[in-house]
Amino acid sequence: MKLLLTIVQDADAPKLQKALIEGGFSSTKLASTGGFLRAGNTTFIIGVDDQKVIQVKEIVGKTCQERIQMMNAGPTISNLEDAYLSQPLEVKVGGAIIFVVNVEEFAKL
Ligand code: 2BA
Repeated sequence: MKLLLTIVQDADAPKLQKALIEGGFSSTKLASTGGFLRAGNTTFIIGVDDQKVIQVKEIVGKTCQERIQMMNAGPTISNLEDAYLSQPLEVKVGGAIIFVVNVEEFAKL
């Protein structure tokens, strides 16, 4: 069994949740925050048999899209006088980040 820690954008979460249910997959949805943009995102914990990992990846790929987000770099204390130079930065986010982790044991008590 594998655990898929799947980080997606909030906008894609409802579509992904629906598609996972329709595909017969169990998941747990957590509210999370990206360390770089410090913006909200959504993490799905999905436990699946090894041979179903490809199917889940396909579902995630179909439902989650890449987007451009603007990030305000902002001046630091040391370059406040250059504040007028600071421009919003474009950052590409998603479609999804997936960590595939081996599950040692799955217990339902
Ligand atoms: P954030 O950390 O808010 O990152 C948002 C996007 O900013 C990233 O998109 C990437 O394009 C960019 N980015 C992140 N760190 C950067 C850095 N040090 N320098 C320049 N650009 C940087 P994604 O790669 O699609 O990641 C989306 C979200 O997935 C991340 O949100 C984070 O919550 C999670 N994530 C991505 N890689 C991760 C990792 N190695 N470990 C844990 N979480 C990760």
